[in-house]
Amino acid sequence: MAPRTVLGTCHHDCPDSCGWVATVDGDVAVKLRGNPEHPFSRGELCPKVNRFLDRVYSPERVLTPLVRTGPKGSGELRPASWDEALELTAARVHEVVARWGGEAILPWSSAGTQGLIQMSSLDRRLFARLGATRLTGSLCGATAKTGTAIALGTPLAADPADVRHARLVLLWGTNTKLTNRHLWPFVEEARAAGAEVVVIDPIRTVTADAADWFVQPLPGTDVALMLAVIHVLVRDGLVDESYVAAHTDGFDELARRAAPWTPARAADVCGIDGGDVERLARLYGTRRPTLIRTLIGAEHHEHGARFFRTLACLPSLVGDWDRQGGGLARSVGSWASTTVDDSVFDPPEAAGGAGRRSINMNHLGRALTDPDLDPPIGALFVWNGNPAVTLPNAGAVRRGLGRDDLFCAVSEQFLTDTARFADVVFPATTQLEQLDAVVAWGHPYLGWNEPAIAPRGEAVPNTELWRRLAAALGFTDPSLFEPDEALLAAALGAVDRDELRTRGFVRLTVPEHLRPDAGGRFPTPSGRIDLAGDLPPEHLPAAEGPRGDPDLRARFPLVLLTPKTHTRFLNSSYSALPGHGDREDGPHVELDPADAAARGIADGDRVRVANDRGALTLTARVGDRLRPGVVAVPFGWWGDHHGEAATANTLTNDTITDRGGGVAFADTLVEVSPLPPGGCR
Ligand SMILES: Nc1nc2c(c(=O)[nH]1)N[C@H]1C(S)=C(S)[C@@H](COP(=O)(O)OP(=O)(O)OC[C@H]3O[C@@H](n4cnc5c(=O)[nH]c(N)nc54)[C@H](O)[C@@H]3O)O[C@H]1N2
Ligand SMILES: Nc1nc2c(c(=O)[nH]1)N[C@H]1C(S)=C(S)[C@@H](COP(=O)(O)OP(=O)(O)OC[C@H]3O[C@@H](n4cnc5c(=O)[nH]c(N)nc54)[C@H](O)[C@@H]3O)O[C@H]1N2
Ligand code: SF4
Ligand SMILES: [Mo]
Repeated sequence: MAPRTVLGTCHHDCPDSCGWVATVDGDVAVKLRGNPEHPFSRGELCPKVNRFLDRVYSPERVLTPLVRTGPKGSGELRPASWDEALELTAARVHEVVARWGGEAILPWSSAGTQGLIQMSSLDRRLFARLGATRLTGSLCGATAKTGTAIALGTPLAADPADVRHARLVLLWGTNTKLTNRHLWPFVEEARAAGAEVVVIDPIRTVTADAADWFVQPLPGTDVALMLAVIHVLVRDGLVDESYVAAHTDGFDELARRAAPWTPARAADVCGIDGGDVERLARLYGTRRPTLIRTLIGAEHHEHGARFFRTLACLPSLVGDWDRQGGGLARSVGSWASTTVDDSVFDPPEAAGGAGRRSINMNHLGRALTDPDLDPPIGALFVWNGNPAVTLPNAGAVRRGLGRDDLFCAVSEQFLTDTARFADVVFPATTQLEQLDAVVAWGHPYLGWNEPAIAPRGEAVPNTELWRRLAAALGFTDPSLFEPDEALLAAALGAVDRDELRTRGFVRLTVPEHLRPDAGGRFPTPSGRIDLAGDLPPEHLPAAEGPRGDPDLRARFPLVLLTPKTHTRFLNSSYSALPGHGDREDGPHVELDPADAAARGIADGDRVRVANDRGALTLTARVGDRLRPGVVAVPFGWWGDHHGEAATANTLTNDTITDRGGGVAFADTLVEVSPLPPGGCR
């Protein structure tokens, strides 16, 4: 039989949600390429997913259930049958429920797959049926969403691809060329038409290197910069007064707040040149349309929502929401609600949570180790995530996972750091082996994913795991056993599923020009943008920031950033896979030459990076991408391949953000000290 092609969509937690074409020979996938018809990814994948078949066919895949034989965290597990693994799990769950009640069960999941049904569907019904603790908060996106909505009344904003119509592009706290690579050609299109591209980031990233102008403020100081931009707009008569009068509330209050923020004062707080603040403000005040593009990095601060809340005011002062190519573009995930209804997966009794306890997902470590938590967490289920590596204050997560009295089940494709702590590991299929539809957060297209090959080994999609577990627990409610096709049909409502299947994608039912208002009316109570009410634009230093708590700064004078850095990793995925982690510069800490010299550290030295949460032993890289006072450790390395010392999150701050239940990874203070040559401590 001749090889056939199957259309799919990348499931990764990445804004691009690329369309793909798998070539299958017999029952083996032999080639995976970008779908050239896809309007956003336009035939290209990325250095991670170009080698996705290595992941699918990796000898390290977990292909049968595993049951723990060694100590917690040792990764010593033996293959087991599905029956044994399910019976063991059901017995432990019944025990926990009998002793402490359903709330002693905690489900923890992230966006390892963004597929509509494999990310979250039947699990909602199953864990509600068990009366389990609800997981709230967010590792990614909710702070940005909530902050934006305070100003605009909605998280909906501009289409990132409209950047091609912009005359000025501000990439503000996003590393487009690395994290959102398929948007870059649209940026280049704008540039070819004369647009200027400015990057505002505390790190001179690969995107900053490609920009026309790079502004490098200290982390967490952007609101001061925004207030100074507003100050200049007001001072120089660059505010669009008729737009402001018609569409905003609170302008006088905002102007009053911005009045003290002269460019000189902001320059001092941000650690940049006063002339640069003037220049940025004049550019913004005079180039129409300007598209401000931001994503997630800037939300990972104590005052993260305030960043987005204030940023959303800027286009409102210059009337840019009316112009295609103007405004603010962030995640477009919220536009999916026009077309897709994932509330069909909710159990009726869970509407509003039905009184069940909730725990913020970022506080997994705290919850597992809190001696006063009543009831304690007796059983933990983890899927679609690797919290031992990706959560802040990861040492606490590991201590919690190491509890002997905790029952932990993990559904995984690989034996991650988290899975190594599990009592039972269930083998999970990859996107090539499962059916789904994919909602994107970087473009307004819904993707289809037809399974290209049969599940490898005994792996199953998450939905099938929940069905099997429901049966093992003795439940019979039909809603717990709904098949995948039916789940998708319910959530996709009016979507033409034939077209979706045949083309691999459809555009959401959204207008050509995405904007937060409808005919000038914003979905706030007054119908106007709220410039200064709730969470008013105000620069507040983080306790663990460059001008934070003086005692803490005396002990830990350097701000640590831990952004995505690797072209071959997706968060912590791939870091342990041949052809990926081994082709990146290994775990290291980057320092500015001044900070290195002050500590007697040279490039290549082994150093200790430490704070009260933990310590890492890393190789120093002395370079010119950072500014004095700021250091960076790339995020994503697994501990099992590089020692626990490789996990950047051992050091990071787990303070919850001002709004949205996110977390302040990027407000972390550390000290870096040299180690004697050959020394390990
Ligand atoms: N190759 C690759 N691509 C990815 C990922 C990956 O791991 N690898 N991860 C995916 C995921 S889950 C996400 S959420 C997106 C994230 O996409 P982005 O938000 O673009 O990426 P981040 O690295 O989280 O942060 C972007 C930038 O914010 C900067 N930043 C931090 N604090 C501040 C601040 O106070 N002010 C300003 N102005 N900037 C600040 C960081 O220095 C960083 O360069 O990327 C996705 N794409
Ligand atoms: N220091 C620091 N920490 C961060 C960040 C940062 O910038 N700096 N970024 C944060 C952000 S924005 C995010 S989104 C999080 C990401 O954190 P996580 O969501 O934990 O991301 P990954 O480490 O990629 O883990 C995803 C896991 O899901 C598994 N998986 C994939 N598909 C499936 C499936 O279909 N079924 C099952 N059962 N499993 C599957 C993969 O094998 C992988 O191990 O990390 C956060 N942590
Ligand atoms: S990880 Fe992102 S860029 Fe790479 S193929 Fe998937 S969606 Fe596209
Ligand atoms: Mo993310």
